[in-house]
Amino acid sequence: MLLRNATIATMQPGAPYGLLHGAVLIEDGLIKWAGPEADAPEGGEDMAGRLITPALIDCHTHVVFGGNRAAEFEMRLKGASYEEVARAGGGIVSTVTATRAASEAELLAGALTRVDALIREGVSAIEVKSGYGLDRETELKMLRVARAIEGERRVRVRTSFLGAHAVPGEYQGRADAYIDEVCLPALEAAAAEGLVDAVDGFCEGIAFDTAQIERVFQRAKTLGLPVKLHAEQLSNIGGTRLAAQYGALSADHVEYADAADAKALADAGSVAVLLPGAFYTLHETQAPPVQAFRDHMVPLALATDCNPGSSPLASLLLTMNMGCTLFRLTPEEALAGVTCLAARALGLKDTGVIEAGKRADLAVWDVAHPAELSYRIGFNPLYRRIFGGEA
Ligand code: DI6
Ligand code: FE
Repeated sequence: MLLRNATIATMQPGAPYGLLHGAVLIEDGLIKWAGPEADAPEGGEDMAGRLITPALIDCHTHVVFGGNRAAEFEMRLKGASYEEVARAGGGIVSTVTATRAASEAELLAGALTRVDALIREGVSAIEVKSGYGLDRETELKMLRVARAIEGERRVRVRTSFLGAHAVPGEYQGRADAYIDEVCLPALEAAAAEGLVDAVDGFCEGIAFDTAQIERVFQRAKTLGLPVKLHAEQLSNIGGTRLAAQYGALSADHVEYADAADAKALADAGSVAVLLPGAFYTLHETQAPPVQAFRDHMVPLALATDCNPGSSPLASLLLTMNMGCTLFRLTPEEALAGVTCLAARALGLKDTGVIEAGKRADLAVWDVAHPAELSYRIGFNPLYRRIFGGEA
């Protein structure tokens, strides 16, 4: 396959967006060559100046879950507090109840509606977390469903075990016992089944402290699995530095991170994953320290955090717009955040840039310039998605 007469955002270092005008040659599912029109072989398909980018990557999602939280959304808008919602059976507990009750087929069907929305916007790879089971059986069920997505759709899935997401009702006030009796054994079992690509946690006052998360990270290390963390979302309790200490792939949310956290991430080579959908939904006012991340050259990724509570968002294009408008990212940072740097946050070395030898995961857009992808709201200019060299 040869695509010619295109504007190509290679996302390689050098020119902004690694921009060039020319052609991409695809062979055996890989990018064989990308370069200026004059050097291109004969033939091929005229792209009429359309934009080609790496296919998009959503590096933080919770797309597998049961039920939804629309009733809680209504309650909160009528003035109910988070505690009142929880007492009425809402909040994360309601998602855990619905997820435990759902069959694998039901969970898969629900997840596919969200995955399809992402694919329609040119997404080729997604990360999917467990964390709404909070018992061994349901955590494994969620991860099996996440793996099953790859059998149903042409998309790559990377799984994260998020057993340390919340303390379930039956362990209320006994978080340490939950880690010992449920989370760590479930992680062992899931890893033994080959269901885990990375290990995640929620390090927060309302979830788990750094000592508890560290026990999970130690087990991950024993199992040879990389770690990542929901860190500094609502307060600063040291999760980002803990993640850096364990060489995390990424620290995610990080609204309350500071300059020392930024330095720790930079030294560890970890990515900061920004999640503007949760910031927006929770009416958060503390924006992540983007300038400190830039000063320390921390790679910045952007993701939907698609989940039923804090970020019911299944659009990576809207996420890019929110990253720019809410967090003042540049459109170039936003595109890097959903391509090359999202790949890095997932430890995927074979995708996310347009370069000879990488997988031919590409998106062709009906726009002239890459900034247009972040600029519009509620507008999907995808012309064609190419996954592993196939349209
Ligand atoms: N941070 C979040 O914003 C979500 N999980 C997390 O660790 C919230 C998940 C939910 O409310 O269902
Ligand atoms: Fe999340």
